[in-house]
Order: sequence, then structure tokens, then C-alpha cells
Amino acid sequence: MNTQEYLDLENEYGAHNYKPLDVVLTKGEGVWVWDVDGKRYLDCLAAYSAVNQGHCHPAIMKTMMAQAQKLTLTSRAFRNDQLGHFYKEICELTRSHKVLPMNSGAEAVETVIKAVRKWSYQIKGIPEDKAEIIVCANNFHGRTITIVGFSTDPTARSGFGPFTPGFKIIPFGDADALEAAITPNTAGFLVEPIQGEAGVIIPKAGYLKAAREICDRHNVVLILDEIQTGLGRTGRLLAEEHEGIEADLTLVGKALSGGFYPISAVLSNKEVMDVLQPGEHGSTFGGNPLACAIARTAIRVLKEEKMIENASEMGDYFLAGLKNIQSPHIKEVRGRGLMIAMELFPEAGGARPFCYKLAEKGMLCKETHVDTIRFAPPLVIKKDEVDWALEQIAAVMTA
Ligand code: IF1
Repeated sequence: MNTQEYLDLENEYGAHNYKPLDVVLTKGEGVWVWDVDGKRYLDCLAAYSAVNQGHCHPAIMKTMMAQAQKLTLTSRAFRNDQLGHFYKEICELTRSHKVLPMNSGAEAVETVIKAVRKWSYQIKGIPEDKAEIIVCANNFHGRTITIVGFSTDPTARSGFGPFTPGFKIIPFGDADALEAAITPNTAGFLVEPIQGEAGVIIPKAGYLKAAREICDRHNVVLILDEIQTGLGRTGRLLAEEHEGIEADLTLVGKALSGGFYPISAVLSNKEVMDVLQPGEHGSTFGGNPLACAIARTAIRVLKEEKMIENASEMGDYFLAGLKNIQSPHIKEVRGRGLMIAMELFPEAGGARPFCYKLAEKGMLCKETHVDTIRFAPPLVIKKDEVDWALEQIAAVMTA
């Protein structure tokens, strides 16, 4: 089948909730992917940071195959021999006390909302049903009704109400706004360390530190959504490390499986998690042995193969190279580690045509909003591959 036939097939039978680039991929290895015509591309999206470890990482693949032949799913009605090991290893890695495994990122967000609300009634003493959680404008935390209910993006939310109450929206990056928004009924503050979907928006230095201090002072739990920024993407295991803080609750997903399988988790420093009693939360697939085995290897190779250090070095190098490109279209280049964005002037005519031109040159990038191109390759990218990418980007931006 050719590309057009694949597109026709999807269009005829699939829901139209996406508008992808018309590239039909069939194979991946490390930072490279191949389309059905055999054309090779450098993947600069890495499945929105789910394949930090590179496509089809051999060690993760081996674990997945071996575990799939042994035991895949027991449900949580019974125990399995992978779960405890996964718990211990992820907690030790992230200096957490407790973990609750789920599947998608959105489920981790939903889970943390439940845990924090219950904690706020049982431990903090907020009157039942009065808990408020503060979130930021331009957030992206997922697609469920509750989550899109506190989104400020009309595309994400309009037409989907009525929504879950109990959320308050403040500007991102503004610690004073956080302080001002807190009331005796504030249970938690949920924030992305760097806003991804909003266009890689990096708050000014000291913001998370200030948020940490404000939350401590008001007995409000600080919840960091590190589903995208976590597990090496920004050049540290968790983005919170850039500010030397620890969240009370941290959400991870995406790269927790290296892109093999949907696995997410809520990591807890405070004992917020202990308020959840048997029967109050769960998931058929959450914590299954296949997922646990995959996640154990996915986090092991991140460390062992020095992917986090590489993300930091290659990120600095990539960013510096992008800043050197002289183009009338480029408004700003910003990033941390391998989470990088290039914002174009509105006069450039939008980022999408540039993404198509980059695809012609063998680089897969995705625009975010209208004017921003995101560069977020797998963390295993090498210097000569960054050099090659910079050449292609320079050619497209100066053409
Ligand atoms: C899509 C964006 C990225 C996330 C953060 C939770 C979730 C995400 C910080 C939910 C998911 C994804 C979802 C994906 C596109 C993508 C995305 F452009 F929409 F914002 F990465 F930048 N918290 N982000 O970034 O995790 O339930 O999807 O596992 O197509 O919706 P999920």
C-alpha cells in the first residue's frame, strides 16, 4: 500500500480528532524512523517525549518479549512478582516514599486529584466537598472531562461541559498570583515545571522554589506534572532538580515505558497516598507485570546508558546551534535539555509549512499552536546527528 492509500483508510474509518503530518511510519530504531516508502527521518518529537530512550530500545524490547511470554496481566485482585520491584526501584530513583501505578498520563492526573482531595478532608481538615486545587493558565494535563474542565484552551474544552468544579486558574510563572489565590480551602497546586503544549514555556528562575515555599507555608501540596518534563527530558531526571526542590507529589508517564506501553505513576513524598483505602481507586491494567517489567528496564537504561547527561549536553549544543541560525522568520529559540522550541514571527506564515519542509529533508517535527516548532528528539541523539539536524533546519529557515 502507498501513503495515499493509508491516508484514505484512516480517513474513512477513523475519528477525525487529529491532523497529523501525512507521513506513514512503519519502523523505528534509536532516533530514526522510516515511512512506508522507505524514507528515513530523524524523529524530533519522540512521541511527545515518550520515547526518550530511543525507538525500539533493544533492552526494553527484550524485557517486554520475555515478560510477555511469562505473565502479562493478573489484575490487582492478585499480586504479581514485578510490582514490588518496580515500586522500590522507581521510589529509590526519584526519592519518593510511595507510588501508585496507572496507565495514561491523564489517569495519573485524575488519581492525584482524588488523593489530594481526600488528604485535604482527612488530614488538612477542609470541609467535605470544598477542596480547591489551583492550576495554571495554558496548562496541559490531559483529555478527561475533569482535566479539560480546568484547561484554558478553547479547542480542548468547548463543547464538552458541564465540568468538574473545584479548580482555580492563575497565570503561570507568577508566584504572587499563587500566594493570592490560596484560601483556607486550598488543597493543592498542580503545575508543569515547563509548560509543554503551551510552547515550551520556561518560568523565570526561582518560580518553583517560591511555589515550594508558599505551599509549605499554607500546608498546600505541590503537585508537579512531570509527565513530559520528567525522566531525563530537560537534562535532569526530574525538572524540579533545576530548582533544587522536591514536590509532594510527582506525576510521571510517557517515557516511563520508553514508548513500549502506556504506563504512568503518581509518586508521593508526603504520605498523601496513605489516605487511599482498598476499593477507593484502581485500574484493570495499572501495575500489571508486563508494564512493571518494561518500566523497570526503561528507567534502568536511562541511568545506565547516561541518557540524562546526554540530554543535558546535546540539549545545550542543539540550543546554541539553533540560536546561531540567522533567519528573518525566527522570533525566539528557548529550551532546557532536549525540550526545545523555536517560535516564529506571525509573518512567517505558521510553523506547519516549515514542518513539512523539514520532513522533506528527513526531519520529523510537529508544530505546537500556530507559530512554534518543537525539537525534542530521543535522548540518545549523538553530536553528529544534532549537527545534521542543524544543517537541515538552517537550510529550511533561510531558504
Ligand atoms: C495528545 C500536547 C505534548 C502532558 C502533560 C499530562 C499529559 C500530557 C504535561 C497527558 C500529554 C500529550 C498528549 C498528546 C499530545 C501531547 C502533548 F501537545 F498535547 F501537549 F506532549 F506536548 N501532562 N501530552 O504533556 O498524558 O494521557 O496523553 O498519556 O495527542 O493528546 P496522556
